[in-house]
This record gives sequence, C-alpha cells and structure tokens, in this order.
Amino acid sequence: MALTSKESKDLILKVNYFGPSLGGKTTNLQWLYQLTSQDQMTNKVVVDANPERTQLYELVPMEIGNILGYRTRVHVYSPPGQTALAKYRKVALKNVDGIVFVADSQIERLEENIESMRELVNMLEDQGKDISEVPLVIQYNKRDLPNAAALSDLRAALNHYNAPEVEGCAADGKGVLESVKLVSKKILSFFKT
Ligand SMILES: Nc1nc2c(ncn2[C@@H]2O[C@H](COP(=O)(O)OP(=O)(O)OP(=O)(O)O)[C@@H](O)[C@H]2O)c(=O)[nH]1
Ligand SMILES: [Mg+2]
Repeated sequence: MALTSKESKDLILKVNYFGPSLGGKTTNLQWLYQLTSQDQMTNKVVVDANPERTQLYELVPMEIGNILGYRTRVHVYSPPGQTALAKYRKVALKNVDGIVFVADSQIERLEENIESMRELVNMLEDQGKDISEVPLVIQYNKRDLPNAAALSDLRAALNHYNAPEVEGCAADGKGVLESVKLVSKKILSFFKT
C-alpha cells in the first residue's frame, strides 16, 4: 500500500491477479477497463502487445473514491500465467496489497491450479509473507463450461485459507467487479485495524 503523499492523502492499493495461464486474468482486466468510466480512470491503461497470452503484464488503474479521507486508487495488475514466465510473476508480486487468484474451473486444469497456488505461496514466502496474512480472493472462473469441476472439489484443492470466493464467467463479465470489490474491501479492513 502506497501513500503517495501525506499532504495530498492519496492511497494506492496494488492488486495482483494470479493463476494458471489461460484461466481468465486478462479477460477480467478487459472488463474492468470497460466498466471503469473515464473520470475514474486515473491513467492510461497498459495493454500487453500480445492479445492471446500475456507476455509481461497488463495494468488497469481505477479510482474507487474517498475512503477514510484518502483518495483511493486501485492498480490492478495481470502478469502472465505461463510456467516459463515465472520471473514476471515474481516481479509483479513485489509490494502487493491483495491478490485475486483466478482458477480455471475446468476439471482437467485442476493440477495446474494447484501448482499455481503452490507457486504463489512460495513466492510470497520468499518475500517473508504468509499467504494467510495477505488479502486474498479466489475466483472460480469458467463456471459456464460443461467440464467445470464441482465447487466443493475446487475449494478442497485450493482454498486452504478461508478466502472469500467468487463464481465467475469472466468471458461475460460475471464475477469481475465482485472480485475486485471484495479484495479492495479486505485490504482496507486490514488498513483500518
Ligand atoms: N468459456 C469461458 N472462457 C473464458 C472465460 N474467461 C476467459 N475465457 C477465455 O479463456 C481464454 C484465456 O483468457 P485470458 O484472460 O487471456 O487468460 P490469462 O489468465 O490472462 O492467460 P495468460 O495471460 O496466459 O496468463 C480466452 O480465450 C478467454 O476468452 C470464462 O469465464 N468462460
Ligand atoms: Mg493474461
């Protein structure tokens, strides 16, 4: 969490979308970009050059209003999920305030979800953080697909942290705003205490 200056009372929350490649992180950000009206947009969005799979990261800066007297903005990052691009995920996790883990609900991707969650835990540990102390929301995405695993199975495999959960279909914008709102709320509740 960055206080840009005490005098101006600007607060910037850094939220990172994490999860296996092709799970729907960029799709979430595309919706956030669409849903954020121009006057809430604090800066130009950074869009990755590759439309298919993220190579570096995307960023959507959003203004969420005045909270506790602070002009509060959320910078939402989506790094690449491809296994080979772990170094960019690691960089994007620096000084993170909150995480939305985007799981791919498809049954055949269960292992990749687990592996991605394991990587997240380890990367946070490398920063001296315990995942259970980081504001986390788990979005079970692609609920529209016929091969989606049962929620109870996904929960048992991924949510060992009592994290709030969202059922998503990011392709249709479902669960997108709810996820970012939930994680912002969690971050701010930590801030207040
Ligand atoms: N059926 C379905 N398809 C989805 C959903 N969300 C995303 N997709 C599709 O899944 C594909 C991958 O989505 P991306 O948002 O690019 O995935 P990503 O997690 O950013 O992938 P990386 O950048 O490689 O990490 C795209 O073709 C999306 O249209 C969903 O809820 N349902
Ligand atoms: Mg992406």
